[in-house]
Amino acid sequence: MTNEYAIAKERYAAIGIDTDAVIDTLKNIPISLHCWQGDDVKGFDFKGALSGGIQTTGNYPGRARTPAELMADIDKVLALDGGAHKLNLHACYAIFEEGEWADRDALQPKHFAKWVEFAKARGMGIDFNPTFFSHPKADGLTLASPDEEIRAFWVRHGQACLRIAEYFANETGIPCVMNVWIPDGYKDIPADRLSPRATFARSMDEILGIGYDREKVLVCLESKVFGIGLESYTVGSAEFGLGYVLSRGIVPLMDNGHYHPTEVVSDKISSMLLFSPKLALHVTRSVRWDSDHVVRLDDETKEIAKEIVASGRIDDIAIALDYFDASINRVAAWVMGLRSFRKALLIALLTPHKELSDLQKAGCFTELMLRQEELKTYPWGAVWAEYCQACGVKSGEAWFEDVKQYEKDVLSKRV
Ligand code: RNT
Ligand code: ZN
Repeated sequence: MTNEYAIAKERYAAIGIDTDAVIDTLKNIPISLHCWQGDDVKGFDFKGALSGGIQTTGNYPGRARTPAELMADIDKVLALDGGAHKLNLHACYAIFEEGEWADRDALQPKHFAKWVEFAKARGMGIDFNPTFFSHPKADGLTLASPDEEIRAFWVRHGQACLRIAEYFANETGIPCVMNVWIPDGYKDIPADRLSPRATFARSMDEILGIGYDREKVLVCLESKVFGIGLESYTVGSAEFGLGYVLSRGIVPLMDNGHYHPTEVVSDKISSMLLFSPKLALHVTRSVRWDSDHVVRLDDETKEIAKEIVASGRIDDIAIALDYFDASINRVAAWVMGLRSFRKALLIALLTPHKELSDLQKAGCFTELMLRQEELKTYPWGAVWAEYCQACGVKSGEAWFEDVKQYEKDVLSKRV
């Protein structure tokens, strides 16, 4: 135990926080690692550009171009972030044998066997996302399409993904969170806002209608406010999402980049938990718009973590990251986002929520503010260092040396 940690332990003990217990808890909170940070959301099944109104910007060298490269990068990330992880895959990351290929509606578990092998060897569960973008049939609407052939194609894709999600759960023994997000929307003012939403609901019903084991697969629906080129109307809006998930008993997924700029997900978590047994999150950072910047330890990130922990329902909340930055070293971007969110969770776990909420109940707002302000300078950094040591990863800036070496040995050779 370092001297700094011993001092911190005592400081926190004085406010009723057991830092050793906090370290143990933090280790076991799984964060779902989004595979798409490593290759700018390109995937392996199509060569075309990223579509769906989302965008990566930047051309930092070293993008993973093959499954082997992506897996190697993920391993590097896992070595630099302590604690539990899940692997979050998109359907477009299917791995085909030489000469083999399957369209999205024909994807099968075997196309993900290599990922299962990868995850199992690392003791990770797998989360999954059907990919309703970056495809010739995703030029306009997908599950909300008025074109029956297109709509049916995407329904088959969703159904295929449900089977793959079950396969992941069976193989790993860990439930799979399967998140549906569709980019469907219109650039300009629609004449009819109702029909696409009714169609989307019908398509979702057809996907869920094939039946699945709800213990093994948690189907989520991610809502959104707008996308690039889809500024005026998004079919899967917040109200649509909430109404659909609550009426069908599936799980709401909130991405904190998917709301109007003054709305905050930290304020929505408690309401959602009151009415939904489970909740899923995409933790991201939106700068003025849904820009998916790397997660940092900013106020809203900390507030989201605080709400997760203070709710006492952490086991009901599936935490995933969702950002894609191609302008800086991608492995470092991955690690920074992960470690930032873990730090936010640590700070939240080191907070005496009961005491603070008692002050609120008693109307002691002066003292509440003072306590909240003082907590900001408590020595959580020493607990973080101890946590990293307990997990066998480097604390402080030192981990970046490994990334620099990896860039030199591996990433820089990808030309
Ligand atoms: C898009 C959504 C969605 C995607 C990923 C790649 O705005 O946030 O979650 O980022 O599925
Ligand atoms: Zn998202």
